[in-house]
Amino acid sequence: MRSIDCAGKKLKLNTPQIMAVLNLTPDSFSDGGQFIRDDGSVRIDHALASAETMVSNGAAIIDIGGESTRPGAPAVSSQQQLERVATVVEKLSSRIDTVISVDTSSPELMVESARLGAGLINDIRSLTRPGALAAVATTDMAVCMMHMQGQPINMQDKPEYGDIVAEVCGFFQQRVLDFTDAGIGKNKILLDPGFGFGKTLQHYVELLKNFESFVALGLPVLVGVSRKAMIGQLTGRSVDQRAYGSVAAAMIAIQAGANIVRVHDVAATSDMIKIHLAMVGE
Ligand code: YH5
Repeated sequence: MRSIDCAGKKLKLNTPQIMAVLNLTPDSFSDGGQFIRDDGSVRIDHALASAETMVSNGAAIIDIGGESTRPGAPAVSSQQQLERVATVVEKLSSRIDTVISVDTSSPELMVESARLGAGLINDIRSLTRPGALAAVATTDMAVCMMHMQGQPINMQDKPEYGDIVAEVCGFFQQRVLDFTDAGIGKNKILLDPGFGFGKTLQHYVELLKNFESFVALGLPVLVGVSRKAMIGQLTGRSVDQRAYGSVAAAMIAIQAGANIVRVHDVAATSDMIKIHLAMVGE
């Protein structure tokens, strides 16, 4: 059976899996500030309870982030990210069997996350910060490699591609070599085309229509479309009203072979996957 080892926790990939978003930031686009007090401290018990609800609703991975990737969001020091995520990562990883993913570009936080029990690093910058490749290579964690054109501050200014599908595939192929050269096993790598990261609506559609091309590269594929601007553009809905559109887009990716969907609306996505599984006879 297909699976990926996340520092000792096995993540099954024989059926599509849900990565649930747990934002420990005061300023996230999609659900910001739920777990942060006015003094900046984290509501640990609320965050843990929310994660446990996500697991009972069908999440296989909890993706914990302490830094917003919103264009123009203030940079958060490694120390501050660590203060936000450390206790939640540690308590959750000991309480539940679910894989804990940490959303960070900071090498220090990557190493510390492994020590606290995390099994996966989700870095939108694909380990480009100095020391990040080496940091992950010293651990037994899996890592998600995401495509982004530009940087969060300018990525939506004027995204341009020749053939976006070929460019994203080319990026994956080169970056897989960089990862393996640094000592990260190919069996630890997930691919993510990075919806919303330097792409227009037209680009999103192109990526989703040709999703099989990423699956054909042979590594597990993760996709994050939940509540993003494309869903807003196509449905005319505000961020808190995008669940149905998000589930529809996730289903298209799953039907094309996506292995993991990163979502905010776990129960709705779980129902969709049940319907999908009935269709493919599982
Ligand atoms: C992703 O695709 N995305 S953070 C804006 C929104 C709603 C949601 C305007 N981290 C991804 O979720 N990691 C983020 O409304 C990610 N793949 C991976 N691997 C952006 C986000 C969002 C942004």
